[in-house]
Amino acid sequence: MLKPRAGTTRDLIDLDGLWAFALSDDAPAEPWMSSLPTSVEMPVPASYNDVLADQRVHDHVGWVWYQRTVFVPRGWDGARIVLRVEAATHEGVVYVDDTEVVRHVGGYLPFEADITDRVTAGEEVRITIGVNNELTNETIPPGAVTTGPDGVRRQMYRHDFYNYAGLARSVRLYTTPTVFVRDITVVTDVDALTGIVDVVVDAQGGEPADIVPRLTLTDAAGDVVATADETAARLEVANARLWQPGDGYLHTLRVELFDGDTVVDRYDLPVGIRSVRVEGQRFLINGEPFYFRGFGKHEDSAVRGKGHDDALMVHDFALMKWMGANSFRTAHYPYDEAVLDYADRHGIVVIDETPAVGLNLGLGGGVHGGGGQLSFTPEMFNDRTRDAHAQSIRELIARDKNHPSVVMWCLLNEPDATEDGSRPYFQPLVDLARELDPSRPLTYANEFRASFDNDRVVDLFDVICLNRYYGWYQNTGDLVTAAARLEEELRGWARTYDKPILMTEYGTDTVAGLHSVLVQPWSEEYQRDFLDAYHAVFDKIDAVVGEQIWNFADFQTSAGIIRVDGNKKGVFTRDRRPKASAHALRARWTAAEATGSETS
Ligand code: GCB
Repeated sequence: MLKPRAGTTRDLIDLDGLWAFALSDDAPAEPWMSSLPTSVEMPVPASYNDVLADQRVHDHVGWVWYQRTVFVPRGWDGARIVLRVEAATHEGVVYVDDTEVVRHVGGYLPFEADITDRVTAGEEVRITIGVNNELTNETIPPGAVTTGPDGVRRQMYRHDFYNYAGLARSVRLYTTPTVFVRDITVVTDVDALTGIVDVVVDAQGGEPADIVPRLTLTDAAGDVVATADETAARLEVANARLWQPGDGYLHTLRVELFDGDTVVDRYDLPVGIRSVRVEGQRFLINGEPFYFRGFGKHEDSAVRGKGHDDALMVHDFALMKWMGANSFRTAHYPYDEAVLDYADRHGIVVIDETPAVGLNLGLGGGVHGGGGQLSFTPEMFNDRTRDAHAQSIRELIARDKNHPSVVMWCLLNEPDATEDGSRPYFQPLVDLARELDPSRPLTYANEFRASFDNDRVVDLFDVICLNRYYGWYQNTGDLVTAAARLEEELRGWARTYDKPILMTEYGTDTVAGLHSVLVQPWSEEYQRDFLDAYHAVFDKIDAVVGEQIWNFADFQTSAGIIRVDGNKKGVFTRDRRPKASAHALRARWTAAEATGSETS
């Protein structure tokens, strides 16, 4: 699925700004049929929950409505006109004037509708978008809605981040010609000094015989390095400058469709030439062992919730660079595509995760709810849940397959991998992901109850990703025992599987400003010492290929007695101020960066 881009044959308008907004309770039964009777205005992109000082909006469960009008530019006559919603969390429905044009379930990936027949160039059109935040057993992520004695509906969910909702990413109107490049799939590889770029173009709208394609690959200086006149071609680049961690070198693939001498459509796709492979206990990028240094993150900030913001994005990348981080995981859902574009350009390595978080009733404690029940049953996470999950994998790979920064797909976060039912649930999803993208390794983030001796699914994957909290949820305050348990477990994994091990979560809640000379959980010193203890263990175990701390920054969660205004495991506060551990980590990671020591 191509990202909309303006160019010589295409136009693009972002419909960002203030939209009329109403909760379903305050809106007419068919809000799309006329102007929304409301004075409330809501910014797009932003989650709606924290923008107004209104508890009803903050806690609302169900549909909300956004509406605005837009003039379709006069020059768009004859073009194919598409309306695209980058994300509607978790279900979206779009009306153009009185007509429904598209409906989509899944909160973190784009969907679009060809609205050419619904609009007239030069005239105004009313766009109404309904967004529903309800989660059920059969959505990804899952949840359940309950109705209290007060008649108020409440959303329960098993993930440890606030269920922000609304239009947190851009809404766009764009054109293509009627004969157009619908999709491009690029897979790159490296053979000695030669860069290999396999391209498949999906062209639509004309008879294949009438569409003559031209592929032109240029380097960053604009010099042509390879061409082809096929919709499926292998381009080879001698002495190619590669996309590398820390050096986001990009080529450009120009795809043109010709009718005679006329270019009817043209699309420029950034391409990073690189290879990714797993060999034994090594994760290789361009044939070199890569050691991940970085974070699990969230899209989260005050007021805008999960709303995408370029200033915040650039700042987060700047802080990661300041620390010497080279990678992050898009925990626990796909991020705005602008984040991947930025990572591509700046050589930051990304593990791209589906929204499949919370498929685990076995986890006890207040964070995740439940405890001790089976997860993969017809009553809980069943075939329909898996269908929704498969859909999220399809859409994730469709959107992100061409990003060189994405080196691995993470199909789930902390599912119950100890149950018999987990394997029949996982297997078809792994098969699907491999079929859709044979070029990238697969992983899932494992929780502590499924260890090397009882995890039923890890052999299906290429990389073992572990989330561990010895010294926090277990052995609280005892870093000596925590380190010993961690080491024993990591050695067990390394002994049992010939696969790389990546720590995708470890960390402690830390109140910025709380200091202690004692071993004091929640203090800044404890977070620093905890991380030091973990790193000393990683440095002893060869199979460990990376460390991604939980979390980059403090983030909002649902209210709960073990969360004080959210999860405080950030190395930065929610407003991105460093805790003591940020400085300690910076010392470790910038030293590793300076020596180029990518392996432990
Ligand atoms: C986890 C989850 C993450 C939580 C974290 C925590 O294992 O993957 O979503 O936020 O633990 O802080 O408890």
